[in-house]
Amino acid sequence: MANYETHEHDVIVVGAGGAGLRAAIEVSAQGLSVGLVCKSLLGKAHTVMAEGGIAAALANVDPQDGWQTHFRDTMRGGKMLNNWRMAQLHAQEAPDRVRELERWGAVFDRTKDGRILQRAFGGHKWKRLCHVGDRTGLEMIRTLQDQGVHQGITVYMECTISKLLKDGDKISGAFGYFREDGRYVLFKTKAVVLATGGVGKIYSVTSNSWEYTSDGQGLAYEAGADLIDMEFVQFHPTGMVWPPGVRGLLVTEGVRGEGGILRNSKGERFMFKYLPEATKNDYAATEEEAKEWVEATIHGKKSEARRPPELSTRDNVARAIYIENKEGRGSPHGGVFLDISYQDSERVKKKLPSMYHQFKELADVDITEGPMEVGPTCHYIMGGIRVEADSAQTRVPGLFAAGECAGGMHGSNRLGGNSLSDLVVFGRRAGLGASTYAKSVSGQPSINDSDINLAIEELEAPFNREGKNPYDVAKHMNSIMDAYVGIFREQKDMETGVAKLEELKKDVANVAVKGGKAYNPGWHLCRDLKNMMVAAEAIARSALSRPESRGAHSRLDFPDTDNGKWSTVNTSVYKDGDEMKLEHTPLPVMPDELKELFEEKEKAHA
Ligand code: FUM
Repeated sequence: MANYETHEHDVIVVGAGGAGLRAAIEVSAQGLSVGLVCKSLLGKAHTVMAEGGIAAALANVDPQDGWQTHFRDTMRGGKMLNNWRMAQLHAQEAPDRVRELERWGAVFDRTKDGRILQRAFGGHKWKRLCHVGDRTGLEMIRTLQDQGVHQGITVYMECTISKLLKDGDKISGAFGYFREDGRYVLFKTKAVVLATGGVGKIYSVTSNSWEYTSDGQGLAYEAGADLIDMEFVQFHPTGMVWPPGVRGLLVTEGVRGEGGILRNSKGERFMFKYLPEATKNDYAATEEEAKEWVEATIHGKKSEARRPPELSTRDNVARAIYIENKEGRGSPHGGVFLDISYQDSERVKKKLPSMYHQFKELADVDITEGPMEVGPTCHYIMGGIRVEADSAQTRVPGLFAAGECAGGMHGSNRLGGNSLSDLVVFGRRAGLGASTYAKSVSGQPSINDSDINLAIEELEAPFNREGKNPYDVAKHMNSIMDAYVGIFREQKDMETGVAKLEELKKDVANVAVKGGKAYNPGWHLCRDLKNMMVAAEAIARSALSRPESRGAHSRLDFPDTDNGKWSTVNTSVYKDGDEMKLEHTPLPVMPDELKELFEEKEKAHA
């Protein structure tokens, strides 16, 4: 058997974005030993791609706000498929988590009287996004990282976990390798928190960085957890479309939150015609009213004007941009125009410094002088590992999940800004849940040598066979997902997609690589592909199984949202032998006092 090093901790947290860091901080605060394992360097987390803000009903700018409205907006944004309890905990606890970040040193933008400033974002009724210019995620990671390091958390950087180990049905460890030299590592532990983020790399145009290869979803699935609602993949409406090398890079929703206007190639402000009937009254009816809202926002004044149509929910704006292009009104590189250059240039640079530099340096466009070209980019997956709301525990004892890799919180469509708050609310809860569980386990659960041997064999196999190049296989997977399970879906396309993925599985199982284990990203991709395959198959099969349109799942053959059966079930997939099984399970039932929030007219504090 190959050599491996061994470490032992009460809890292992996999992933060092916002959720992983917050979970590790909590485990350490509970007096337990925690190992934080990250695939990248510490601080290089996809959390930084949530740029425009963290949603929390602090009511600093709009005093009418409160957790109930945040809860209601979140549920409505998710088209009521959210786990109500997660949405409730999230809305109730987000303000405390933001204040905690502030205490730990996060430097938020301020109102004139010194409170945390909040901006508008799509689907949020009030100005709710606490922000640091357009670098909120970055500031959050910096703050959590400082806090974690001061607390003495042990960090294992550039380390990939390839297998979760179990003693009977319970978690007992995790096996993996260090990316720089390929040396193997065994973590003995009582509990694992997965906080590995999303799956964006299975699509070709994505805001996600290289780490987003569905690791947590794949590991949890292999270990016996179920994945819910995987059909719901969020395409952020505004990614860069030009030049080709940066296609998909995020253009923060903060641009629209600050008044950015979307126009097609004919100069039409097209979002007015895409507002769904049910929410039309929440938005400005004319350009004049939208302008009044922007003026009031800029000058911090009160106004009765409703928010601009560009602040509709992401699913809706992404679809609108897609349709504008399909009908021949797109921009030269397949997007539309997003313009904030009509505002004072110093204000734009102050509010959106990263966007200013991003466009100047990468596209040679000065956003204070002219419009940006933008289009949809795969940004987030609402579905993920099924967890119990309060403790974040999966159905595998000792296995917990938080952040993007967990499902339920966002239903069928996530509101912008709700991911940063999700990370800290449920990161903390997962850390607490894992600590409570670990304390209840007496002694270190046992680990079978044969499981370690299998993990090593699996990792070494690509060196010992002839097979496909992993990069070709990844590209093929991207093309299948783009073509058959993209923004708009149809039965026959998805059937083709499922069949093609089934074929591709053979290539994934046989990818081959040459060279050694040191600095060999092709070898890393061989293992990543297995996790990516789990996500791709789960998305395609789940999407095919839901005959309706809801949130981010848009079917051309079933354009309406079903108010019957499909509004009451989650899609769930799990591993059964070598097969992916799928079932529809009932949504948890919302208690009456919360249901009332959707029935009553606005209350003063709702
Ligand atoms: O547009 C953005 O700044 C992204 C935020 C988010 O995904 O929450």
